[in-house]
Amino acid sequence: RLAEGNMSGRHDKDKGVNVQVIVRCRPLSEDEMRSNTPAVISCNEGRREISAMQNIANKQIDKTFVFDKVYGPTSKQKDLYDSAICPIVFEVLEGYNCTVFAYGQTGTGKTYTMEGGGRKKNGEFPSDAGVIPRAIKQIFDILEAQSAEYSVKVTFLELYNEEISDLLATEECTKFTDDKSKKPLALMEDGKGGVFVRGLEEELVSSANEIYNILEKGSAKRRTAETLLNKQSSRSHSIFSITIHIKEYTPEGEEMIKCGKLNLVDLAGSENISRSGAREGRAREAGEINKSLLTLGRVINALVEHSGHIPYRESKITRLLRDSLGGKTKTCIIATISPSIHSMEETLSTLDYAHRAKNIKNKPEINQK
Ligand code: ADP
Ligand code: ZZD
Repeated sequence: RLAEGNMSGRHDKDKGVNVQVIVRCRPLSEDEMRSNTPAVISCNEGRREISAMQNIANKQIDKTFVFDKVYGPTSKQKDLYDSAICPIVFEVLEGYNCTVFAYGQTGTGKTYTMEGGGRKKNGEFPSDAGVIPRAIKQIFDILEAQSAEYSVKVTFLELYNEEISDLLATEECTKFTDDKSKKPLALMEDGKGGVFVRGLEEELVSSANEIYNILEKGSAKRRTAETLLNKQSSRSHSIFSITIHIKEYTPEGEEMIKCGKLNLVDLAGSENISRSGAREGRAREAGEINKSLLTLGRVINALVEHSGHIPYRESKITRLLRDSLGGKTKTCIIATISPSIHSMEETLSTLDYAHRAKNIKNKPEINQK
């Protein structure tokens, strides 16, 4: 029988490993091209540098940042996946928990990077498929090539206004509530320092082919909820998680269960931190929407500054992803930016945030029994 949950770990590296931070700059859009919008970001992928070109009082002042990886405007989904995410999926299959966050201003490519676009073409993923469908495909390709017994489970949730909704739950589960598109789920302490979402649907997936229908269900549900509840998608966070159990045998013939979990997180637009707080009338709602993003920033600051108190408990996103920030999970942040001169201020703030996050250290441990 495959065991549930995390198992007691053992240390790999006592010093800790830094959160990996990568930056991706999208190309200018067709509209931006038509209106001759100047691009003010230059990317040097080889040197892992991003420069923002600023012209202050006729003086050319560039700000340059170095990251773990840099993807310029011509980078393709496959390039980013093969070089940045593929190694992470291997670690998940070795028994690590890993998290990939997409952070950035609305319209810079968070969802494009994490999910991608396009419909399924004759059984194949489109070339602009993002991290989520590619990770699922890679996981099944590897598992199916091995002879070990395994199980793969996925969850897909959305966090809006500090309320969790299940993007996979079927009508069965929601038909007794007034609101068919959304049922708030409770975050519960597991008594071991972790949290879980009570009532969250876990789908057992037996092949990569099944996944497409699941993703379709999830995105349809998200669209319905957006329309019905007048949600602004830029204000929601979504977390797609894949949990893998693999049964293996030690050379002595002893049974061993390896368990790895991959969290793929599409955060709310980072501009929501600075601006929506001022919105009148719905101030409370704005405050609630900001809470997770604001707290995420505070948790990162506290970790980087080694403050005694890390305010994990002050928002849902930081409670859910606590282990990814200073815990035992391996974490990668993809910061997305626009090349446009009109986004300069927001871009500098994203680059600054991302650069600070490089200093967070985690202590990854393999889950193994
Ligand atoms: P966000 O999720 O950050 O709000 P989106 O993923 O919706 O942003 O991207 C905004 C638009 O830019 C979409 O039309 C998307 O297809 C396009 N886009 C984003 N990143 C890229 C990229 N790297 N290459 C090509 N198009 C992109
Ligand atoms: N970004 C699209 C979904 C959207 O916002 O609706 S793209 C990928 C990950 C998670 C959910 C959906 C998808 C997506 C998709 C599109 C249409 C129907 C189902 C799923 C997708 C894109 C490429 C390959 C596989 C899935």
